[in-house]
Amino acid sequence: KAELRGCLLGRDIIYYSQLDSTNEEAKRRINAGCKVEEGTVIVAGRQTAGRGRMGRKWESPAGGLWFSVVLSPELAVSELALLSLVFARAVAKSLDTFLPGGCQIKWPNDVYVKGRKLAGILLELSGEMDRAHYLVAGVGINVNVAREDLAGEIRDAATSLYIEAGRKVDINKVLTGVLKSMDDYYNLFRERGFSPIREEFKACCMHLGRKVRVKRGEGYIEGINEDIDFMGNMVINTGKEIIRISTGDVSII
Ligand code: BT5
Repeated sequence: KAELRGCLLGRDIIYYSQLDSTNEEAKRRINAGCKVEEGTVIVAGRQTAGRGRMGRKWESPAGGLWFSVVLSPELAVSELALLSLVFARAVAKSLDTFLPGGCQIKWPNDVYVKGRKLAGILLELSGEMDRAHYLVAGVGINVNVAREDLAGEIRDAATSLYIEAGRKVDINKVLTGVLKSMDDYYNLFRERGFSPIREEFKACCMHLGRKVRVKRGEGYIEGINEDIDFMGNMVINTGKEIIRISTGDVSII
């Protein structure tokens, strides 16, 4: 905890051995009208209904780090979208310290190691828009998760710090390290905007300069991912046109 002295994130850390979803618990507290201090963190030992983006399931066995941070940023909606990239960079930077070869980011906010997913981030808004609204930033990291603890469908597509580093890692160290990094980048973003973070994001973005396919509705777009722009959009050159996308699932082809 000493490491988090002076940080907004992690002022209060509430631990549960099991929850449906830490994002859900954060939203329940907010919607019940409880005064939730900005920076409060909700952690669960395991989740029974962990979720990803677009209603997808997030596997959350014991041994992983599953938490949500409650924030109330005074930012425009366009800037809120950028926070997802800001936190991806923050999480990746911190996880780099546990990995011999470092990690990469898959736009907008997944952390990968050698082509396998190590961590994911889910940002959700909560509260009524005309009243103070909250942002719940959910982070899921496979820390001490063995390959056999990962569900069949993701066993080959996912990895963990334990698998990559070849030894168990102190989960509290991971939590404090990631929170400290998220706090640093949150402050940097509010003080200096996205530009300095964008450069770092691009430097560890796994598909920049590569040929990608992005699902869009029923179809998909294919082209070279030429840039991540100042708004956090992914810029794709299809050969015929330049397309900027603000959301979607990317695969390298
Ligand atoms: C994400 O979604 O990557 C966001 C994950 C956020 C999880 C945290 S845990 C704490 C907080 N509370 C919650 O309920 N959620 C947040 P998305 O980009 O949609 O990726 C989902 C996909 O990742 C799934 O469809 C699977 O293919 C894959 N997946 C599921 N569980 C995984 C795991 N543990 N490790 C790696 N990949 C996984």
